[in-house]
Amino acid sequence: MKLTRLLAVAAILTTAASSRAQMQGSSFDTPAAPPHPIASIQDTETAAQKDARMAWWRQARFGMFIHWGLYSIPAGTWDGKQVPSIGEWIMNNASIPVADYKSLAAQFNPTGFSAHDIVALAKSAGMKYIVITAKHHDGFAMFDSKANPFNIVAATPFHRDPLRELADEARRQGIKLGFYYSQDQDWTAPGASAILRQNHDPVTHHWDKAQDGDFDTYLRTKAIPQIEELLTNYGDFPSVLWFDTPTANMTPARAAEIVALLNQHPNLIWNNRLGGGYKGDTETPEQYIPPQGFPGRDWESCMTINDTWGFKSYDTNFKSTATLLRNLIDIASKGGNYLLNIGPDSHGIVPQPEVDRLLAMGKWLDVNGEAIYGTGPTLFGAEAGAFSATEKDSRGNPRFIPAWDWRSTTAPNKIYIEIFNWPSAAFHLDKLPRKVTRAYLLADPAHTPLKLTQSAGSLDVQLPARPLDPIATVLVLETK
Ligand code: FHN
Repeated sequence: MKLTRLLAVAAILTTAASSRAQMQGSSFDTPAAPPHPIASIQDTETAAQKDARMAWWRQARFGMFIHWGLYSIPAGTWDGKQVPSIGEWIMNNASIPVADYKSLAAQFNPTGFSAHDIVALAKSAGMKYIVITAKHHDGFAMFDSKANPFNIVAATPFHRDPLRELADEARRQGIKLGFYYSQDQDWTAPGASAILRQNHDPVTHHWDKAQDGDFDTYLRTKAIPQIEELLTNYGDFPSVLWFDTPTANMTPARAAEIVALLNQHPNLIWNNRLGGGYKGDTETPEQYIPPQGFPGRDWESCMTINDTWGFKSYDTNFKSTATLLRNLIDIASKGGNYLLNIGPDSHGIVPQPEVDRLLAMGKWLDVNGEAIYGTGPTLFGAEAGAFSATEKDSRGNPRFIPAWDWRSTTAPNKIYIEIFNWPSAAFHLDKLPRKVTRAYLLADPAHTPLKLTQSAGSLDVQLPARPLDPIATVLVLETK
């Protein structure tokens, strides 16, 4: 297609894209932006092509996020003082000079890292994909980069490429692998953005002269070449490219330079945090579950297990397995994916409390995974909770008050009810849109039929006196 025609098509397509991009999401969602100069795959593919591209991801429902980098060495403490907030932001939060931070690389020798064990952990947890920080905001590449020497192979005594090892293992063990890349913020590269303590503004909050420079030079000499390396050096991976914290520096024209690369990888899935008005494939609510999901959009809630993404030695505020499983079920019932983070330490070891919780989740999924993977959202909705008539959230909108009795997911001929709060009498449903032919508990190996009473759209199912699982017992309703 001639360039002028391509630009005209792009302009038309991006008007629609910009309005869709205004949907609610995390604070880093792409805002409406002027038309962008290059159409992305989302703008040009057919609905059937998109369905095919997203198929594995929609089936997956549960993924592992890994935040791992040099920040795992200070692990939340600098100059003998605990630095508040998330561990991977320590350089910014403690205003650590570039040279001091870079010198951490000489100490980074995570010989406890085992790609085999991490992939096996993800598999045992029932996770279907992994997304690891290839480069976070500190600018340190956790991969073999010829584009920039501040990387794990060239600058550390470790000299190994964990992304390559993970890619090999992921392929061997049959799981998808994606890369997180901080395309805009880079606190050790001259000219790149640095957001003031997660305020999102200003974008040139520099605390060291070594950070001053030209954004385009950063983009063209580091970010774009490294993105190209990530896209071409790992065979059929990455399955996902996960961008983060776009600022005003990521103009439509600059983002388009990255999109030109992404367009060469027609199976790639990328999120809504590139910037420049590009909506990407996925909404990415962070640390929350949207009350009603994102109807019409693929979405993924990313969350921490404790209160940090990158390892902090003293953050022991781990969520319970019950909370994590409820989150997974809640998200699935609203049609989304759960990207749950782990933060390996400076030896490459995953903290045991994280391992324990993931394994427990996997045990539940071994029995009940049918009610999660590839399922559709609830046919009901009110079971998730309701907006308060009086209370407001931090944005001034009515506060959503979740209810935690049960959730529901669906398959073409099944309704799954994940029960958290076991009813003392029968389980009752009103306004059931399908006729139920049989009911049983998924954790009952015999699938013993339960007694049903149905009349005028309402249903009562007689349950045993006690749940089969202390966290969530799945009732299966076979339907016509
Ligand atoms: O600033 C980052 C943060 O460190 C972390 O990587 C999360 C994960 O989604 N994203 C950014 C904040 O939105």
